[in-house]
Amino acid sequence: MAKRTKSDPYVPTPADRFTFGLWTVGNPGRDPFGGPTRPTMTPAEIVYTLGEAGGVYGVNFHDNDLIPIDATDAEAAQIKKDFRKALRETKIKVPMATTNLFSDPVFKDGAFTSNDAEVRAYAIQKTMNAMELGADFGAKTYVFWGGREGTESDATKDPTIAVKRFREAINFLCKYNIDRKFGYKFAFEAKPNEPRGHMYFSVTGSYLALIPTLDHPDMCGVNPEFAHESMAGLNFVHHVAQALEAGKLFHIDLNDQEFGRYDQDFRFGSVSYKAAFFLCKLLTDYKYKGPKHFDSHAYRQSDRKDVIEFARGSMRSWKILEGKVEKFNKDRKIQSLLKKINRGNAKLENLTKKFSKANAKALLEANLDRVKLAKKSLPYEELDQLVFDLIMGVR
Ligand code: GLT
Ligand code: MN
Ligand code: MN
Repeated sequence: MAKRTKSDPYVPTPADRFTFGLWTVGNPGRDPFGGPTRPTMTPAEIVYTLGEAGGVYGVNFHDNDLIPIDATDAEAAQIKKDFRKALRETKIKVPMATTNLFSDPVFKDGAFTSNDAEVRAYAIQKTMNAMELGADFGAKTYVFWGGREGTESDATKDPTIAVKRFREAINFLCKYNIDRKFGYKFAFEAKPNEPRGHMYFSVTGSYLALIPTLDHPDMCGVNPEFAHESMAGLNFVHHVAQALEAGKLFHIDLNDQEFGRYDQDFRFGSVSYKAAFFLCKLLTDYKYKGPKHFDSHAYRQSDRKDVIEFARGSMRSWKILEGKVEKFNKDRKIQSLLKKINRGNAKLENLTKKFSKANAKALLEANLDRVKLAKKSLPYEELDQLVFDLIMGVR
């Protein structure tokens, strides 16, 4: 990678609010077919690694990324002490925390939606403790990713009851959040499959539909992940847009993914340049100010040095795309085409804005010639090619 100089406009700063997870940069290259390819780092070592990458705002964790599930009290205290020191020295914050409700065998059939009431209670109890741990480090966003909430066969669980169980758990935890004055915002993260054959709340829209049915809808929003809608072959940008429009985009997981493949969690911007550009455009145009979390893993071939390049590259790609967005918004040709395409009509728009008997009557009487309308030109090929030229740097 090119030398990082001050004049380089793509060097990130904490104001960009880029975050990583202990589980992402700390990933030792394990996959379902093989063991680690690089040494495991302690939480403190991961923080120093991020410090070395430079410009990182925060590091997020699951309870057990920080404190192993079987750690003794003395071990936990030491880990926390080292971690806190590393955070202080690198000025890296902990903006988000979450619970590991998927790795331990106890969650083999789900956590909040498990068929076993004792497992469900344990999942809520584990989350309460993890919320305490996150709050201890100043986290303000609490993510819920239902890693094991789902089925392989619908013979095993009633999906309607699963929704009710999930809602009950969240309602309980919202009240706990208020009671303990943690001040968390909850952000739900959808995924279509992996590790379960079929996961409940498979797309961001599933959570957008659940939220209004909760006891504390204002406390709850979503954490969409680029790879997750993409795995299902869907347009991620559209899901994020719907969350934004609803005022529910509390957090976002950035990475990349080929359609129709396994859960790849590639570096942001490494696969789908165009979708990455339009995502960046959406968040920039609508002034999203929340954290931008890179939920991705360096290639299995990478060593520690290359993991740092992976972290830098993730941030750099976003910054480069931000520059392209600025260009797009200032490009005269593109803007004039957009103007041509977006044809307003104040009189008609007033009529259809709100129903009234008078408006309905006027609309029914309006002279709208479908044949003439269909003939209006839409130079979308021209516009789309300008986008390609712009992204590729020849414009
Ligand atoms: C896991 C998953 C991610 C979630 C994390 C939060 S854990 O890595 O693949 O998408 O965001 O629980
Ligand atoms: Mn993922
Ligand atoms: Mn994620």
